[in-house]
Amino acid sequence: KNLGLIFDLDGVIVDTAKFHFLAWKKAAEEVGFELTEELNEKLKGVSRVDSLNKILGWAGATVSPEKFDEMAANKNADYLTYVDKMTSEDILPGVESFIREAKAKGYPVALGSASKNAPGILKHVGIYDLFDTIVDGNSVTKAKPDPEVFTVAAKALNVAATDCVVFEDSEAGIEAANNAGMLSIGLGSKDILTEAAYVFGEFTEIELSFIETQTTT
Ligand code: B16
Ligand code: MG
Repeated sequence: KNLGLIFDLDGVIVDTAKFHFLAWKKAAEEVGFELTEELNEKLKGVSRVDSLNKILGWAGATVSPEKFDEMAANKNADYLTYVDKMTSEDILPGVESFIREAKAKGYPVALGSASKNAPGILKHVGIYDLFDTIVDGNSVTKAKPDPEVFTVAAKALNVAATDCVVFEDSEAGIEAANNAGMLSIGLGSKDILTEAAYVFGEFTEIELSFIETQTTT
């Protein structure tokens, strides 16, 4: 069977979403805006620059290009202080064994993340070598919900889009997977990931055999 598995990073493999939230919350305070968890959903899977643009828009604030770059750099530095403390224990339940089972069956595995920090985070938690290919914020230009990150990953895996399954925790990422013509599996809440083909709370609930029955060839 032909099957390519593509994993988002933040919110799927590791719970860095909470670190992004804390760092963006601090950045937003600088322009007098209180970032709520609800609004933060709109930042998941969205690139650093696009995230800051959204926050400034919500705040009704305009800043100079220099200040913009400074805010983005500070946010990332702040975020990395949390990342530095991560270990293999920060890998979300069930996802590593799921990937290992898929690899043992010969299915190629890719990372499809918007994050420029993706390789560093994977090395930090010790699973960098699990991936056949890594497509991240350094290698694509168009952000989710554009399908680019996933179509580039599928090409690298040499698997047709219709045989690819994407695991995502964000609204933008589910939309990107659907736009790519791939099967979208949401990790999180059914109320938020309404466009996903299936939604699970976490990887411990997902059987590889179920995923295998869902693609076409
Ligand atoms: P960075 P994913 C995304 O990663 C995050 O969900 C999003 O919150 C973040 O702004 C984006 O990466 C960029 O991250 O600042 O590290 O380049 O969910 O696509 O793995
Ligand atoms: Mg994510």
